[in-house]
Amino acid sequence: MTYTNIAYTCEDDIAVITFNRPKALNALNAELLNEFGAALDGLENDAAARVLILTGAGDKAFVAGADINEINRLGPLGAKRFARRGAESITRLTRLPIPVIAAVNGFALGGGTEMALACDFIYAAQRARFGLPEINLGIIPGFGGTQRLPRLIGPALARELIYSGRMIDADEALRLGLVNRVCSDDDLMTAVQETARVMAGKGRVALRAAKQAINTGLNVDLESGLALENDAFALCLASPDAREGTSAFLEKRPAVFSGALDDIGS
Ligand code: CO8
Repeated sequence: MTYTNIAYTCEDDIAVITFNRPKALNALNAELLNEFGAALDGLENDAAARVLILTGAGDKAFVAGADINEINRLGPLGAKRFARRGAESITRLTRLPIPVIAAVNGFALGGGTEMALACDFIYAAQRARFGLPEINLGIIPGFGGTQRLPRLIGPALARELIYSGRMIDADEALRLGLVNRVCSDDDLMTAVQETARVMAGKGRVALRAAKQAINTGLNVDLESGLALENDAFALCLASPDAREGTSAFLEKRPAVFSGALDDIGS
């Protein structure tokens, strides 16, 4: 598929989706979300991709939110459909079997912050700005923000940001635990690529199991979460990479993970 609103690349096991409507600060319209969904379809079947990075085209924005021109024209049923489709596409990031890193290179507002929140973690450029300013438009976050932000930074801080619509800079986002690392504007992609490269070299089954255990575990009680981890651990041990990792340690050599899923299916 040819994309116009996003760009998709996959080099050396690392896939990158770039939101590509710089003139509209990469705002999410229906067409972009369709292309994003198609790129995720491709990724789910692309064994070469071991890590996904999301970023924005241009030097100003990651994603400045859902496209306000489109929201302005929607009635309640259209809004429900658009919000559900957007939220479902974004939620797919949490179910991808590979780590997803948000490289937030500028404004990440509304749907932009919500997109980043669905990634495994966020690195931000110094110029990045985060916020859920929907309240200023007379609406509320519709792509998961009311659910994921409180879970990540706590309900009181999330309430303050959602009720006020206040924008925060990268350093404040770091202090609140919204982002993992702040980099200089020029170094962001190098830092993200370096972290992605480290992860791409790990066992595929183990990465997938860790992601599933964390994400599912966050939504269940501790006892159920520990049971989940126990199952996932046992499954991991059946993978060729687990045999390679443990043997390599005993043989005092670096492990070479094949990423093969053979023994346990996909
Ligand atoms: N939608 C559409 N166009 C946008 C958006 C957007 N979200 N953000 C920026 N643009 C456009 C501007 O209209 C402008 O276009 P033009 O050049 O044609 O006038 C261009 O991008 C550049 O923007 P600015 O001139 O405004 O640039 P500034 O540097 O002055 O300001 C800001 C940058 C602060 C980022 C400013 O553009 C802004 O406040 N943007 C809107 C941010 C916002 O409110 N985002 C939340 C949107 S709502 C949302 O995300 C809800 C998600 C759930 C949706 C559920 C659907 C039903």
